[in-house]
Amino acid sequence: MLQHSFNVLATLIYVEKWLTWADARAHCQGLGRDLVSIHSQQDQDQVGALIDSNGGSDTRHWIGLTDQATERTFVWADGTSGSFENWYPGEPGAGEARDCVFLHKTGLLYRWFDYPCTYHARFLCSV
Ligand SMILES: [Ca+2]
Repeated sequence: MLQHSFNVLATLIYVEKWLTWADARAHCQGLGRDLVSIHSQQDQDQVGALIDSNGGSDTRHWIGLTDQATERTFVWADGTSGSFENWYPGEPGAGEARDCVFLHKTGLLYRWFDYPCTYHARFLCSV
C-alpha cells in the first residue's frame, strides 16, 4: 500500500471539467496523479474547502473511491487504504448500477454518494 500524505491540500488539483469517472481518472493520471483519496475528516475538510473556493459547492465531484471490481467492496483508485468513511446516511445505495463515488454538499457537509460511473462530474486529483 502507498503511504498516504496527510498534507492533502498541498497536492490537490481542482479540475473544472465534467467527465465520467474513468475519464476523470485518466485526466488525473495524465498529470501524474490519481483521483483524490480521503482518509480523514481533515482530508475531507480540505477537499471541501478547495471545492468551496472554486465555487463548486452546488455541484458533484468524483473522488477515487469505487466498487467496480467487487460489488460492495469500495477501494481507492490510487491504492491507498484507510478506515475513514463519510457516506451520506443510506449510502452506498443501489448496487451494481452505482459503482463510483462523488462528493455532494448537503447542508454544510460534504458527504459520499455512490452513483453510475458514466455520470459527468467535476473532480479532484491528488498525488
Ligand atoms: Ca456498487
